[in-house]
Amino acid sequence: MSSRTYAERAAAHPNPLAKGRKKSNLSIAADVSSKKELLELADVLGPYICLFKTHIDIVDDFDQDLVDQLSALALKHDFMIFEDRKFADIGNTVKNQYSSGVYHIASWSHITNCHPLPGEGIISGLKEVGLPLNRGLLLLAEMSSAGSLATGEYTKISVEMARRHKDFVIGFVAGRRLTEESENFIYFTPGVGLDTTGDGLGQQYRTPRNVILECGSDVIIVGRGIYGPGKDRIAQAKRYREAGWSAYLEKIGHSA
Ligand code: 5BU
Repeated sequence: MSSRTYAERAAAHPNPLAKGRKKSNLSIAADVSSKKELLELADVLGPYICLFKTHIDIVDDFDQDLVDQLSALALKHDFMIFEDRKFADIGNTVKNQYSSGVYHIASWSHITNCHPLPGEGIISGLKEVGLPLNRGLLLLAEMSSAGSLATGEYTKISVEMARRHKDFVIGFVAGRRLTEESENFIYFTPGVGLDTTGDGLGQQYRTPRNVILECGSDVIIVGRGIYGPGKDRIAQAKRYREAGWSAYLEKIGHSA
């Protein structure tokens, strides 16, 4: 089996965010609750990741300095920032949620995501804010959790919505590739773990090899598998990076 390389697909993509990668298809899901821990994760794991995924609203002591420092670390280590905000309201409301409030997400997060649930207006609203800032949007076409309702026709319509907004929608959060490679959407897959199959709260884990090679995704998103209790986070980040990258090399037909 052979696919086009990330570089070839990035060169063809209209959104500038799809360009510029290092040899990693690993995103950390940095679900920690203090500014100090978040910045430490970004600095310590920065060399091994292509993307730093945040849930900024779980940080107890959020302030502007946090995002200033995180942005500096993104430059230092050459990763992008993805606020996993999962917007889900009407266009006018998400526009305000994206640009304003406490977090001003659009001002620092290169990528964010939304549920297609409310219909296409959600993309139009976010686009009004994000496009002038060169931001990119991911649609949540599927979820990793057990019993997710984002399946079948819902997933199919999400893809059609993305196709109508290719200037802003750079890809999907999904468990597998849903479009031809020639369409140049990027796929991000959470629910990745090498040591367990679930977390007791609905999360379901698959391996990097399954996600990248067998299901055709592009980026693995890993949280607790890297920094969970008792884990050596650098050793685990290296392990997941290696597992993700070797699956990618195998996919494009190169030996590791
Ligand atoms: P974990 O610790 O590797 O289970 O963390 C997974 C992260 O990905 C966590 O931040 C979730 O909010 C996020 N996630 C997910 O697990 N499943 C999904 O379908 C989506 C996001 Br969308």
